[in-house]
Amino acid sequence: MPKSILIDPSDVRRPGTLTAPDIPLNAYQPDIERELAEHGRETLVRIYRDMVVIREFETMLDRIKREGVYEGIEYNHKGPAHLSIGQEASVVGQALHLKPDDSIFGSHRSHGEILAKGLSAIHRFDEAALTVIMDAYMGGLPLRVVKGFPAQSVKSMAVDYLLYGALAEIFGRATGFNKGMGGSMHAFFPPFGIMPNNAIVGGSADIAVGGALFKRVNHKPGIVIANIGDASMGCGPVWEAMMFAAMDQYRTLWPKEVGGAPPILFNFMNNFYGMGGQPVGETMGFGVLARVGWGVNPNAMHAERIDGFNPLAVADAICRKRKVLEAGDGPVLLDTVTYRFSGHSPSDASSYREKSEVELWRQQDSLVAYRLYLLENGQANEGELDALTDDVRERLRRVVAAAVSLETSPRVSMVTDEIGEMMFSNAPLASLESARTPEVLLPKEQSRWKTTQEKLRFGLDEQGKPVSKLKCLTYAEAIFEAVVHAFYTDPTLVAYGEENRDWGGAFSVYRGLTEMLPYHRLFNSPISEAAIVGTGVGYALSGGRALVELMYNDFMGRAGDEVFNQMAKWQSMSANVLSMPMVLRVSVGSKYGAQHSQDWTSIVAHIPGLKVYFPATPYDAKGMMSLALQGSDPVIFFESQRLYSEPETLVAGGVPREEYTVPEGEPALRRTGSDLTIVTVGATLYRALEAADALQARYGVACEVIDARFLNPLNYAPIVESVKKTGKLVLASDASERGSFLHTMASNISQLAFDWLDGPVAVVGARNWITPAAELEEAFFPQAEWIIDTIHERLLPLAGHTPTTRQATSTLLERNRAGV
Ligand SMILES: Cc1ncc(C[n+]2csc(CCOP(=O)(O)OP(=O)(O)O)c2C)c(N)n1
Ligand SMILES: [Mg+2]
Repeated sequence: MPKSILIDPSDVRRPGTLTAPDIPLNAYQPDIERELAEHGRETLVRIYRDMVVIREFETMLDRIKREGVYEGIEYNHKGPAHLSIGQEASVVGQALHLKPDDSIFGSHRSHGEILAKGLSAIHRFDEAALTVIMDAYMGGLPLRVVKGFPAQSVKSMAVDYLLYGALAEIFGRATGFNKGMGGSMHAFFPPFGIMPNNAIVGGSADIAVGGALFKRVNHKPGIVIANIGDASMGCGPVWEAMMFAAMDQYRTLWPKEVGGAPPILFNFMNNFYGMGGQPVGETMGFGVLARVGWGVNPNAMHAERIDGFNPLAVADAICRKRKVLEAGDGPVLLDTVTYRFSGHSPSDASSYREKSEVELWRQQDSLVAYRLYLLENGQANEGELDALTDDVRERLRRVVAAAVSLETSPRVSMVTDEIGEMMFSNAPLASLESARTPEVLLPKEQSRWKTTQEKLRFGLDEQGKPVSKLKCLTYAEAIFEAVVHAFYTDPTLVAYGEENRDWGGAFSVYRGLTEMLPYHRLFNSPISEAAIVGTGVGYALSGGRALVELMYNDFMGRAGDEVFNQMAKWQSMSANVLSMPMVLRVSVGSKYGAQHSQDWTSIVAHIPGLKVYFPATPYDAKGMMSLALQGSDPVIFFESQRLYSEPETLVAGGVPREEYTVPEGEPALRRTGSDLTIVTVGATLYRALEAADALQARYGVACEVIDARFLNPLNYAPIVESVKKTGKLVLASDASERGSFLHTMASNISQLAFDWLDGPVAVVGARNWITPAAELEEAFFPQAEWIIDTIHERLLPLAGHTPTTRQATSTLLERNRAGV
């Protein structure tokens, strides 16, 4: 069913002029009477207290980094500390109106955001709720430390808890908010709505959009803020995130009751510097950052520049923008002017700026100015404000003493595999929200699913002859069945990517889903690979299940950071507080040349924290997709374009109609034999089987053929068992040979089965070339004959065999020397 957005030539060809809305700059007008009426005196004073907390916390860290001591407590902190001294008003003002349901995602410079949002949450929660949170979090680990402090009220203890949990995390302790797995740049605490802070500049932009998407799609309350730096405006993924957040379809195509665009606010903490580079005047050309809103959508993202040196100006902006976001009219862009007095990091000599400039800003220090504002307007007296500062210092003394002590605040064990155990959560669950009914447009029985169910489940007849492919369930349809099942089981599941909806995905795997699912569960994304993966990450770590797709494996380069640093790492960097139920589909192509035919399994298998699946038969395609879509871990799901239209021909009984999963990490035996073992990854399986047939027929060599199916995790035991029997092993896949995952397998099996091997493990990969034109591909991808020739040259001379390809070790030496 095509969508109905008419592109009328007489409309788009009409002459005219584009106009843009005004973007207000620092429009806030202070008015103590109004502010008092709005906030009350207590809150006005609390704002000051929260700014002091941040100033003191960051000053403490600065001392520890520079002098190795704070108030007589010595400590050598090896890790980073990107301080936000000077920026306090911008974060306290922002947090003032945020509720615990609102989430913030931040950057390497987010200590202040953590503390401000945490203090705001502590203020809003009642004592009972705070007790439940602190008791439950990490089994009460950080709380036990804080309970050792002098007795105090629950609210007061929660403040110590926040300071301690953050500091212990910064110091890499098991009692920190993320067991020390996050550290200074990645510390966070989800129960207070403090979501991951990101050491990759701009990294939070698309992840936060995913968090907002989760709220919108699943009807959850709250808004989401991406706190990112001004210099991150130069990052591609930040622009992609804005494009994704500003899509028209939220208003034109999505069901009205979903509520419009994801409630995302891009807040650029504009301190006018990267590390030393200056976006204004040097590294960028926007002049005023808020101007960027003009380029994104007709309402200019409701952009404003706000004065981040006045906490009340920031609070006012958040309050107004929340209404825009809740009405589904986002995204919003704020250019929050601020300044860091501290260096980029304590080692920074500030060689890139004049002391006089820092002095100018110091003269307007928001902490001093706001204090004066309270005093001059009679809202507080000196003694009261000094007492607040004394209280914060007292807290910090006990918090620092506890956090530096290895006895009170130990590190995770380096002896047991404690970190290893946090790499995956391994907690399968069919539905992430079982109380809710999945939103669908059709009963499964009235959809294309019924047609696929009625297809033949095996591609060979009783005599072993192929039946018409049109009558058989294909590899693509097997994936479709698994995806349909998950959509009708898990209400949180969403799928998106380029051309995913009407087109059915580039290779039509989703054909029929358009009729089955509302727009908010299946949609076309912009051509923004980074944002496709990054939003998936944010969606998954917020509590939903994301199935995102990148068409060709080759396009993964565009989403490098999101795959390698975000999808792979947040589970373990959170110490499993968050899970990552996310599947990224990529297909390995052929026929389309050098930029559309690569198998990059080795690249993702190399990155710790990712599971990597590569089914080669329809049975596995369905069973492994079902496994992935029930998991709690990030899976890179490889598919092969050579296989999409193929029926099952290897697994007896064919593809079951009902749901099932394949045991994770277990290779599949495809053919038994006693002379030699061939292990394959991906579609090369069929060429290996061809080689096995030929070896049997021509030379009487019986090959055992094993399809690895999984790259990570992978159980090597069945492969070792096979090698014990045959003594010879060849590995084959369509990935270019140099650096291929096959070499990792070869090395592992050589060590695991050395005593049983009577020859080297031979690797047959694609050539270390660009993939040439379709007509030349046979010279690039491994062919059955390559496998036979390799066996002949390196493992088992075949009587009377004349090689037709060059597979001898001398060729290996020669090619490596030439780098090809
Ligand atoms: C993708 C990436 N590139 C470079 C860096 C190194 N780096 C860390 S912070 C920083 C400057 C960031 O400036 P901005 O985004 O304005 O944040 P600020 O430090 O001013 O808070 C740079 C270049 C990084 N962490 N990530
Ligand atoms: Mg900056």
